[in-house]
Amino acid sequence: MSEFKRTTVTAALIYANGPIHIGHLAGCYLPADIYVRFLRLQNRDVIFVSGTDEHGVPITIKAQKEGKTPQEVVDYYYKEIKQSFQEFGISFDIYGRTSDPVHHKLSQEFFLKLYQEGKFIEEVTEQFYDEEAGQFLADRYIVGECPSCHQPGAYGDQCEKCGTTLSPNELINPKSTLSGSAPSLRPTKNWFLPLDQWQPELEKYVASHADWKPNVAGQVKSWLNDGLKPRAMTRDLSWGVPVPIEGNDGKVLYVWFDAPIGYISMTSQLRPDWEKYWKDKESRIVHFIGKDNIVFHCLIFPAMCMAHGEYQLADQVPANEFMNLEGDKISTSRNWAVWLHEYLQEFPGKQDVLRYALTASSPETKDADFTWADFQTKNNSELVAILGNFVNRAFVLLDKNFESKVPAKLEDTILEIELKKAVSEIPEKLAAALEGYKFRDALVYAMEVARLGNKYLAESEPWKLMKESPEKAGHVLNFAIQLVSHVSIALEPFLPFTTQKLRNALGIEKADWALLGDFESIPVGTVLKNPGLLFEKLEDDVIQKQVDKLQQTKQQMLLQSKQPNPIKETVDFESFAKMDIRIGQIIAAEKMEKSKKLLKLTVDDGLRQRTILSGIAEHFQVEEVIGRKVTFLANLAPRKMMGLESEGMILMAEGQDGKLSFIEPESGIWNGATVS
Ligand code: B3M
Ligand code: ZN
Repeated sequence: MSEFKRTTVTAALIYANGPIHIGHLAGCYLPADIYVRFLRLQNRDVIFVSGTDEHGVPITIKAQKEGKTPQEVVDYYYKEIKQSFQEFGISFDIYGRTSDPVHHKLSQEFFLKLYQEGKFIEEVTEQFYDEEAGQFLADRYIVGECPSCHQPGAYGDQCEKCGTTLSPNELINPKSTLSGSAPSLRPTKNWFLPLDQWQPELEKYVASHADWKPNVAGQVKSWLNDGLKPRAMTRDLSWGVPVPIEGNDGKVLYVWFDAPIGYISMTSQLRPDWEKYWKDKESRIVHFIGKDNIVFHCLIFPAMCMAHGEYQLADQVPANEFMNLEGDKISTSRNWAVWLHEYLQEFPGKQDVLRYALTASSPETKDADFTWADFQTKNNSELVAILGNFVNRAFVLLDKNFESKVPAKLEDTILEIELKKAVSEIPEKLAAALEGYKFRDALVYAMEVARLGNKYLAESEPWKLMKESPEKAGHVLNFAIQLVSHVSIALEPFLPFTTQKLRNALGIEKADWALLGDFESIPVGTVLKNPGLLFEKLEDDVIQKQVDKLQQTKQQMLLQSKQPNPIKETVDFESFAKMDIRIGQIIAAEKMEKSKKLLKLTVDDGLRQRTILSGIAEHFQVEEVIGRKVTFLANLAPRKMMGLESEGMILMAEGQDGKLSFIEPESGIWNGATVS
């Protein structure tokens, strides 16, 4: 890493078509932010670039759904997403947008250079077209069965189940998502990047990065093994960056062509000397992304840059796997998520708790699971019991016994000599973990400082020492305060809000990596300001509320997923007229001994009392049904069940939740009335 002069860190340009949730944060923004903060602590030259991806079918589909224009959709979500990131301390140097004219210009220039240098294949191909909607069906406008894993509903550009990247014509039984109809084929001209021609160079590039994470390297190799194919870099769509060629018939750049260029165009808006962050060999480019974006960042964008010739290729692509929620895949459409803006309403000021919990179970090597129970444990047993407790004890004792001033030191005891040694090992371990993108491990090392501090106070008991030797107690507190300053450095990348409070309390302007392990950094006599409690215990009822909320979502999802049954085969009028449907009244009911399902009902049909056995015992108590008016089929052939004869059938409606309901007439209808 030392051979590089500067680092360009990017985090995926999220589609501006919805709010963000914990999966996004854990997937790439939090690790990227931790990494950047760590580099800044070391005063390294780093820029942190991200923004919203405002083109592509995901945007136009959202706009159509909401009856808005694509521009309205992206304007709204750009602001909302940017704010959420800000609130959670994701410290981008610039948060841009791909609808920006600067971006349009740069991506058009990029395209034009490739076009003029003959790097594209111009080809007329048959593309799917929706006759009803009158438009071509690119990417997510088309769904069908995945040819690889056979999951229905795979998109024209990617199967979300198995991650395979697809072309629309590979889908089995393709359907338009606009009209639901089967599409026709129409010829249209597009420009393809011949990825197959770049394969040998891409293989070399990948081979020279043996340090990529196994999940990243694995996906990339499987792509290369399958053999790359030319991929269209233009689309027949109305929303996007216009193809900068005369007579382009309203075509736009493929969203995955312009989006990664967004990293560059955003950097160009950040600083005048932006070019060196992308073109200089001594710049190291690191893309933080989620696993579904691997192929685009490791093969397609590098091929684009190779074809262009001026831009450096990424050195690292530390993609994470997915964060699940309470055992289920996070899903925007099913509302199975913890939304950042909602979290903040319900846990105001507790951004660091979420940052901590998500980092501690970061999906680095495999999918991970966020649970509220785990969130509570992380807060109560780690943040409150270890970090909060240590800091609070140190400050309270200082206030009470030393007028908030850092007391003088004595000679170090064996305990302190050992402790210093343990602390001195932390920076190296912490740095190695962060440089290796092992954020879970890194968090453990950083927390180790607080753990050691907590243990130190418990063992040296300054509150007891006060009576026998205030000097000794003062020495211990001086030591503890130096440890608090180390905590404020080691945990800065992870808990920026909490460590800011600590810096305010200690009178430190800026965290500095070099002072991690320096036991003189807070001078004797400095007056400190108690930061108050850093964390508070989360009670069971608060956590239960969140679990209940998710439970409700699950219930709603179930309801929504239930579709009415398809209509049965047509019957002629004569067949229908044979049915004798009537109104009756239940005048007696009893449970059947041998059956869980059946109730024995006595129904007054206006002419006589008849026995009907009805499968409603799991839905109604005997007392509930007596006296009720019912609709029943009066001329159903009698059937023997459980040794009794049933003369007719009660008609019931089944609700979405599976509950049964009687079909009752309005009041005043007499027993025996016919229904027709
Ligand atoms: N917008 C996909 C996504 O939001 C895509 C990332 C672009 S990164 C250049 O997951
Ligand atoms: Zn699939």
